[in-house]
Order: sequence, then C-alpha cells, then structure tokens
Amino acid sequence: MERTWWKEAVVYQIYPRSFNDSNGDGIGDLNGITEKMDYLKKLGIDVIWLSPVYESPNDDNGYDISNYRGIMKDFGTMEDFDRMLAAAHEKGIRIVMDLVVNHTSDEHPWFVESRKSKDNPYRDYYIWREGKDGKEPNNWGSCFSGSAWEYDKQTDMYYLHLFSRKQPDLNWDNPKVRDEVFDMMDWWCRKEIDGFRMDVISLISKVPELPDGEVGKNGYGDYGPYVCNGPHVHEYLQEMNRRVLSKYDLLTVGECSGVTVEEAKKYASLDGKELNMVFQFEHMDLDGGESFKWNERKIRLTELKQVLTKWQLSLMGKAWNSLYWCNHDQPRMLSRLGNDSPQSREVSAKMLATCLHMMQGTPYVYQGEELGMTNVPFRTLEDFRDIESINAYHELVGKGVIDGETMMRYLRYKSRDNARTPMQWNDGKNAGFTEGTPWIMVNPNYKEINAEEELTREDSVFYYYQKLIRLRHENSIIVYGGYELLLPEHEALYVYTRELDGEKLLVICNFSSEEQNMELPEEFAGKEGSVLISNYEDPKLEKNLTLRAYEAVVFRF
Ligand code: TEU
Ligand code: CA
Repeated sequence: MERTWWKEAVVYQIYPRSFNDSNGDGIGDLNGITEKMDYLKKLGIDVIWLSPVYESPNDDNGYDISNYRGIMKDFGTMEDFDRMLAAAHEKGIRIVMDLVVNHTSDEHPWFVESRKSKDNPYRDYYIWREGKDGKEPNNWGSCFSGSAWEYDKQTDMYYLHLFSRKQPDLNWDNPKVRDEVFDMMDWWCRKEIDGFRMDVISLISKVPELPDGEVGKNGYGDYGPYVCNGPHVHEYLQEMNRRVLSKYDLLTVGECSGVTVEEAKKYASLDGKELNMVFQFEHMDLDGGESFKWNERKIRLTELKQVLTKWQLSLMGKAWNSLYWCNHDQPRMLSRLGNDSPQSREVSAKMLATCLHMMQGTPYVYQGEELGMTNVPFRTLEDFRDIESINAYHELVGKGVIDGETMMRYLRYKSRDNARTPMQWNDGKNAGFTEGTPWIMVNPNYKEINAEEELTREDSVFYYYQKLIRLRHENSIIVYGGYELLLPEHEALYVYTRELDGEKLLVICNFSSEEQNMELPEEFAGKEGSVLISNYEDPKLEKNLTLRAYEAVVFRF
C-alpha cells in the first residue's frame, strides 16, 4: 500500500465556540486556538480539523454559512485566521477546514437572491418545488424536526432543507453551483489550508423525483434512501477532485451519513479519484431505535465488534478508514460506552482510546476526549443550546410520542450539547475557558477533570493519548498492518490482532467492570512478547490471562 502522510496522521477536532475564549465574550475564538497551539503540539497531533469558522447567523453553530470567504465575527477576523494558520504551520500542524456545501444559510446572498423570483439567476441554486394540494411537495421530515420543506410566500413555492429551515439545500445538479463551490475551495487552498472535512457530502445528490419516504414515529417520511449516496454523488466528487483536490496535497474526509462499505469503497478508494476517507455512522447508530437517537439503549459489544471489523476488513487494501468515538454531534463516548464514575473514568477512557487507536485508519480525537471529559448533568431544557435537541424535545413531547421527563433523560444521555460544553483547561473560574459568561454551561466536574491537572500527572488520560499518538508515529504496523478479530462472540472483551512483515500485535480490551479470563491464543503460546502499552501498571503475558476492570493491553510479538 502506498504510504502517505494522511494515513499516518492523527487528527484533533476543534469546535471553536467551545475551545478557548481569548477576549472574555464567552465564546471561543481563533486567537484562543492560537494560544493553545503548544498544548496541541505537546499532545502530538498532526492535523486540526476546525469546525466551521465562516460568517454565519449561527442557527446551527456555524453549519449555516452566509459567507464562505469571511470569518464569523464571534471568532475574530481573517487576520486572526491567518495568524492561527501560520502558528499551526510553524509547529508542523496542518489545518483542515470544515466544508459545508450541502446547504448554505438562508441569509447567504445566493439564497437571498434565489427566493426573490422564479426567474432570478440564482433561483436554481436551490431546490424549489410547487406544493401538492396546498401541502408540502412530499412527506420528508427535516433532521432537525418538522417538515423538510419551507413555504415561501414570495413565489408561492417550497424550498428543501434537510436540516433547519435556515439551511436551504443547494442544487448540485446546477453546474453553476458546482463552479461556485469549487472556486471557493480553490480560494482556500491558495491560502494554504491543508484539507477539507466535508459536511454531509453523501447527501448532495438527490433522486430528482423526490418521492415520499417511509413514515416514522415523528409522523414524517424518511428522506434517507433518496438523498444518501444519490445518483450523481460520485460524479460530482470526481469533478471536485479533478478541478480542485488533485491540484493540492490535502487531507479529505467526507462525512457520509448512510454510507455502506460498498459506497465507501467508491468515496475513499485508494486510487484517489474522490476523497481520502469517510466518516461512517454504523457504529454510532447501534444504539438507535424507533425514535431515532432518542433512547437509553446501550451499544452491545458483540455488535460493535461486528460493525467495526466489517469496516476494517472490507476497506483493507481498497479504501481508507477514519476512526472516531467522538465529535461535536455525539455525546461523550466515555459516558456512552465506557464508565464515567470517578473510580473507573480514567481507566475506561484509556481502554476506549486503546481499542480505537490500535486499529487501521486515521484516528480523530475530539477536544476534551484526551482529558476523559464526560457527558454533562444538564438540569432543564433551558440549559441546552443545540437546535436539534431543543426542536426534538418540542416535537416528540408535543406530539405525545415521548413524555417530557423521559425526553429530558434522553437529551442528557444523547444530546450533541454533551460534546459542546467548554473545554476544561483548569480548576479556576469557568474551567479557564472564559473570563466572561460562557455561551453554554461548563460541566461542573471541571474541578476534577481539567488539562492543567492532567499535565502535572504522568498517568493521566492526556499522557496516555500522547503515548498512543507517538506509538502510531513510530510503528508502521499500527498504520498499515492487517487486522483480525478474535473471540467475536465474547460479550466483554474486544480482542484483535494487527500484523505486518512478520510482526504481530495482540490488542485486548475489557469493556466491562468485571474481571475477565481469557486463554492466550494458541499462536502466541510460548512466544516471547512485550507490552507496547497498557492502562494498568503490571500486565503479565501468561497462558491464562486475567483482565481487570476496563483493562487494555497491547502485546507485541
Ligand atoms: O451532521 C450531519 C449528520 O449526519 C447529522 O445527521 C448528525 O448525525 C446529527 O447531528 C444527528 O445528531 C453535520 C454536522 O456535523 C452537524 O453538526 C450539522 O448540524 C449538520 O451536518 C448540518 O450541517
Ligand atoms: Ca471570544
């Protein structure tokens, strides 16, 4: 397999609003990121993926863009951006920009024009349809509740918005839209940014008939089958690749909801015609249910192993994986799949990290994950800021699908805001995030969980991540080795091997709080092995292995 820097890199995601506030307005900003560049360098990451920093009315925290070539005032200026980029580059850290081009803000000049009249030159930049018998053109529900269609009086037609009504979908079938997007991307590349994380890029090509979808518990039809991996998506990405991506040395990752391994082999094929890699959602959807993500189900380890193993094996030698437990759209994995109680938090955070970082693919660390940050004890609905959470509460409780108290528990467990509370820098005021009033509450556990404390202590989660990142840089077996799952039926242990040029790693992770026994696999019996990393002090390589609560150990043979 061809060796490239983005296969060997570890990416760190920054959600700028919640990272570090430099001017006391309660909102994280670009200068705040620049201030923390040494911290990131210390962690050892290679790349920063920056969630959107473009001009935006902030209906969806920057994922609704009104100017692709300007910086959001809350975050600073273009000069601040340039300084941050230079500071990163000086330290050998690359910057990957979020690219949100399935939709714009409704305040983007293109949409302002588009809605003016049916013959406006920008009309076909978006997806307009006539109503059907005085109702929406079809039954699709928006990802953020309500219909996916908004009626616009001015021309007596509806526009499509898969997300909020302030996020109208662009019409990628219009070549002018593609020209505009590619020009804009090229403009950022000429500023020497290092790649793109492409927001819901799997949704850009819709089945033209826009047929009704299967109706779910919220009363709306599912658009999934008609927009995920749609008819022209690969064509458009190949065009993007020819016209922009191939001219630069970039990391490209497509956020691909609804992607299957078969589709991923096209998006992220090693032949380099489209993107480097995709974010798949199958492991995140394992605790979904009738009312979508809103429930308290736990992910079953056997199912998790089956899904992740399928991705590891199917893409091997054909396409490239991304690896993630956390991002700004997901609750903290430590509270979801690990154990965030005081006695188990650190050991289980390290176990989860080991399990992910020893796999093949490019790992992503989400801000605070490297500290073992947890879900948040939100008190009432007023504590939430996320449009998805707030709308879902009103829709599901309003329609009587879920009662209010239960929905609050679901929000506490699954809301995206769990990932969006301020980064916990120290045990001072507002966790050191801001001198002012933070835009969203600080997790009260910042007195115990914060960067300053962890940096003083060798056995912290921070230094464990640092070591995992270093090991990946030093051992090509972790990047390029083959993968094999052992004990697929085991309910508590995730065991797999990696192999390259006659060397082998045996990765064992105990996902439970109970001791687990396991016989050393035959092939390793009597062999000389050493410990590459472990979250306990003295793991022993024996014929009969005992794994303590949340123990993770990697043996090298
Ligand atoms: O998320 C897209 C996505 O797939 C959502 O369905 C996601 O799973 C959702 O947040 C469910 O909880 C991207 C961005 O990452 C997200 O922050 C944006 O809100 C969304 O697109 C719209 O731009
Ligand atoms: Ca600020």
